[in-house]
Amino acid sequence: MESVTTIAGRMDAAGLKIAVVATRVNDFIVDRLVGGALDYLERHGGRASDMTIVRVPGAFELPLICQKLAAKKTFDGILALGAVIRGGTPHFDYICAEATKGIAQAMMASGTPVGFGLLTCDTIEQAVERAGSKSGNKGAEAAAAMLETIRVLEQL
Ligand code: INI
Repeated sequence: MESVTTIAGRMDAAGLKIAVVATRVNDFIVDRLVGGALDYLERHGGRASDMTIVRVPGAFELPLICQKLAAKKTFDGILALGAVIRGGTPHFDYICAEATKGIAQAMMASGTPVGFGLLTCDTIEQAVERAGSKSGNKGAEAAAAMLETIRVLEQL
């Protein structure tokens, strides 16, 4: 039987320049996501000196800043980190929808991989669970997905 060609990403962050875009809203959660992401990248060969953290007000501002950074072409990948926590009004739904769509658009328009590490939770407890406790660390997971995508893309 003929062999199958498989293209898979090396989980090696050595030499990669990464921008981490993180919200100030809910920073007690978001700082955990940032920590998880940086820890993941450094444990996979990345250097702190190759990483830049950009702080933005809230999730609604993530798309613009991700798009601007991606368009510069000085970063191999971008990580969008934040936490939207539902309140008593439809505000949550609008912010989540715009942030999600805008971050995807930033990636598609630039061709630069953008890791999606935006928590969208009904409660603070759910956010805590996803920021380094019961349900892992979504910042680290977004970093892993971004890294794999960078390494796949460079083979295509
Ligand atoms: N921004 C967040 O990142 N998370 C939230 O939970 C949140 N809530 O709940 O309102 C939030 N709002 C701010 C928003 O992202 C913008 O920064 C603001 O509307 C100014 O443009």
